[in-house]
Amino acid sequence: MVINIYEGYTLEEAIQKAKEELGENIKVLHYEITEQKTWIPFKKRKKYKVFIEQTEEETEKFDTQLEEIYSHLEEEPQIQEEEINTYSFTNLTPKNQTPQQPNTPEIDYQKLLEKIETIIDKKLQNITPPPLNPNQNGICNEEINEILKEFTGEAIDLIKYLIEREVDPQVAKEIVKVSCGLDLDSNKMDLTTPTFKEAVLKGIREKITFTGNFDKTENQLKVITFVGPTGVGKTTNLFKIASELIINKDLKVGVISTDTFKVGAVQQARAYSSILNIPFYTITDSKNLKKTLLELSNMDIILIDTVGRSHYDYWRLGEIKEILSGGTDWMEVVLVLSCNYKYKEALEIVNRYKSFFYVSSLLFTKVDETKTPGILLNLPYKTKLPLSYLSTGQRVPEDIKILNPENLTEYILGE
Ligand SMILES: Nc1nc2c(ncn2[C@@H]2O[C@H](COP(=O)(O)OP(=O)(O)OP(=O)(O)O)[C@@H](O)[C@H]2O)c(=O)[nH]1
Ligand SMILES: [Mg+2]
Repeated sequence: MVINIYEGYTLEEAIQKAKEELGENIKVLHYEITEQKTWIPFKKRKKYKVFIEQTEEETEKFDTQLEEIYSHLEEEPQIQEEEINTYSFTNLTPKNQTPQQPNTPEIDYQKLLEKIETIIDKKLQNITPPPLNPNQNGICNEEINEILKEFTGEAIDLIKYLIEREVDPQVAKEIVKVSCGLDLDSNKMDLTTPTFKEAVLKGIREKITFTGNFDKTENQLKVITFVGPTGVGKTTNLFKIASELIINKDLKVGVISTDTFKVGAVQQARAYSSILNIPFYTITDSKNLKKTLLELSNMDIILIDTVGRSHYDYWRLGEIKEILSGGTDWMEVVLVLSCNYKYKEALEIVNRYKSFFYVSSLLFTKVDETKTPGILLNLPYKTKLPLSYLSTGQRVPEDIKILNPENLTEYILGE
């Protein structure tokens, strides 16, 4: 409904003004009388204000005219601006001004602007994909939108899905890109694989490396040390792997623990060792480590458990490094991390641990405690470190898997 206001010094004068502008089909909704001061003291003059509604016929005409404009705008986007200008300056008559032609309907500019804005928004949406909510890693929408501009179709859906699983947008882009080709219509990249799964698998095969099963080294004692922050699952997963090496590969395994710090840690490790019936030693310095390794030289693999330390605690990390200096030159160091960590935090941990140890692979734990395991892709991609095992729960020895491109794809996609 369009309501116009006209003023006059009599009611008839105000209504006449309305009729001149809107024609005979008008409806007086309401009128008000106000008093105006005159030059004679205490003498006031009455002024009438009438509120007029355009009748349906006029409003319909106006709406049809608008629809016509909008359909033009939709059909021919390239002439949008000209169309708007033409209608603004010729066909449309601003309120409270003399119309150029009698009976030209009043235009509600507010309504017109709103409709034009909606059309423009729609067009923009086709060009720029809809923004996403910032994810918990604090990645801003602008960054995501910038990345999505390079892609079209299913590639966009896949990137968005990976971001929702907390894969870093840059990593998601690089992984998806591997399976993309140029879409000639849009001149953007789209998936060439029939499924998301195949696309991610292809990307992972190309961008991520894997250690494969831990195994013995011919003619050499293999030594693998587990390091990482507190409580991530170093000890339990060391014994899961020990059990796999003994049961599935029939290897001779020994365990050494440097964790004499945590109450009950030695008893826990000793209990696991006696269940597996393997030698177990505790040591507190590098000399002792050297000696113990000599004693265990008839083994195939030695697994060394260390005490959990904060990556900010340089002093304590230095202590572990000092003890491990009694080990072999070819000793492998597995950095154990929980999938619960936020990406940026985990990256900081890896970088700080790398400044102390030659980290040879990443072992992730607690994947069962998260629905957004993007870190499984982010860290190996960014650090170029290979992935080894994935701990999937608390049960020893069942809940562990050797990571490969296929099962990593399934975890990332949540299958
Ligand atoms: N849900 C779940 N819990 C796990 C997983 N791996 C280990 N845990 C649990 O995490 C807790 C800590 O495990 P530990 O092996 O003692 O961890 P740690 O890194 O040796 O701890 P510190 O030696 O104190 O640094 C235990 O309750 C484990 O059962 C996993 O994959 N999922
Ligand atoms: Mg431990």
